[in-house]
Amino acid sequence: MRIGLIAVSGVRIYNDRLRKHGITLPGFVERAKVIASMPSLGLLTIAGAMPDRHQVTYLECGDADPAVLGKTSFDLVAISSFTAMSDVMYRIADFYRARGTKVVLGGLHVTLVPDEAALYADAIVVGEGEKLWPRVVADGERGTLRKVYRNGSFKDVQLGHVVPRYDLLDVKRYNRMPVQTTRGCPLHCEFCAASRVFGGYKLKPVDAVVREIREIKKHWKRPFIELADDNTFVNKRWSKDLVRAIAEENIHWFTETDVSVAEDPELLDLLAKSGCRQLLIGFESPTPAALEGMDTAGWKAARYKTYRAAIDAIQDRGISVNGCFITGNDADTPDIFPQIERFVKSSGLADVQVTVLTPFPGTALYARLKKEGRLLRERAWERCTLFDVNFTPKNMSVPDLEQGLEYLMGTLYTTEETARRREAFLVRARNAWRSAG
Ligand code: B12
Repeated sequence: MRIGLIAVSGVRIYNDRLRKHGITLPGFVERAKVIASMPSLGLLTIAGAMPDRHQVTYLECGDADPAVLGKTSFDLVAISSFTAMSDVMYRIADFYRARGTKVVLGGLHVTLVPDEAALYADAIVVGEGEKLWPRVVADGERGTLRKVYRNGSFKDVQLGHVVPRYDLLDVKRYNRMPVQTTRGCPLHCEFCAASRVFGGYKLKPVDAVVREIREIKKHWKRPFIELADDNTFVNKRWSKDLVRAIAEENIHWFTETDVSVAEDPELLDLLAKSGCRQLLIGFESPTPAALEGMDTAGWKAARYKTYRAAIDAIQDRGISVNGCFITGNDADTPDIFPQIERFVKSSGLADVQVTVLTPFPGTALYARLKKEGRLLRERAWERCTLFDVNFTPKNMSVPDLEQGLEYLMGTLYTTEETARRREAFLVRARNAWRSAG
């Protein structure tokens, strides 16, 4: 069969003013470039799970442009999208189905709202695709596609058996490659639109991670690897094995994790020697009140006091920290914006991401805000960008929140401020790199 794998790509911000403002800010533009340069690991992974005899093409589409989509004919099309671009995914599906091509939808958004997605597809895949996709392809070949494919549980799929098909990519187009080493996260944050949906936390065997990195190196000589994990270093023993193995691969890399990484000096020392360039950490808020009740175990609230020391411990080893903050939490008043600004400027963070609390479909947050009558618009998936407000905040108005976010972007992402943060980090990092030899 001729199979098309289509990722809906591009950064999304619905609010016009914020988008126009954003594209003038160097700190923001840099992240947008990163986003534009990453392929869909979900699709490359399912491609790795199917038999070789099929002719497979990987495409990225920012919109449902018939001139682009019509260039190639397929027997079966698989589309993946996050929530913000789901309407584009549905229009792409409509285009192919109108031409008689079978369309299968899968990925995070489909998993969150399967009934909606099923309206636009010949088949949907709910949850992880490794085991289900080969069945879909076999049924597609026989002409016996079922409407819904679903795993029994999160335990059905073990990581490490499938090598993603990086070879399907156009080498010139990408400069960052995703590798997944863990799936899920044990913290149960109310807003989480990923880990909680899949329901668990699992590790990939270290040798399988190394195999994937080597596969990438066959195509890119000096790849920058972005671990596509939610929270890499939960299991510290496994993490040390992982980091030791990555250190042998002579790459630069980035990952996302929680602040507990800084509680383990041995792990930090290993990270410093492994080519790790940045850790992205969800601090979520510089105020303890906002962290209260954010995750079911009170984990983040309990760590609040360690934030500054954690940033120092990591950055003093020459690894930059990208600190993430969410605005619009129930405890937040308009004071939160200068509080975040002060924290970022005084903590020495090398990088920062400020977003707005987002009720993604299928999340505990969405259900609560709906129950409390605080959703501004139901559905409105195009606003699930992490930058658009779609709920009534508890202790400020919607314009307060929108303007506060704009204020923070305007003050934190300017040329001067971005350069000041980087320079301050580099002073510390150079010392670390020098003493590491
Ligand atoms: C790496 C990453 C990125 C990368 C790569 C994105 C890409 N092109 O794939 C970058 C940095 C570019 C990025 C950007 C954005 N991201 Co992002 N990102 C992630 C992260 C950390 C990992 C995603 C990943 O690669 N996972 C590993 C793969 C293997 O898992 P998977 O995609 O779920 O695929 C499996 C199954 O879902 C299934 N599957 C997937 N697709 C399909 C399709 C078919 C047909 C089938 C059968 C199966 C199937 O099979 C796969 C194997 O089991 C997630 C967190 C998370 N846990 O998902 C956030 C996450 C997905 N991102 C998020 C968001 C909001 C964004 C942005 C929309 C932000 C914005 N304003 O633009 C942009 C969108 C850019 C874009 N158009 O892609 C949200 C999405 C929430 C939601 N419900 O939509 C997440 C969950 C983070 C969060 N804050 O909650 N992101």
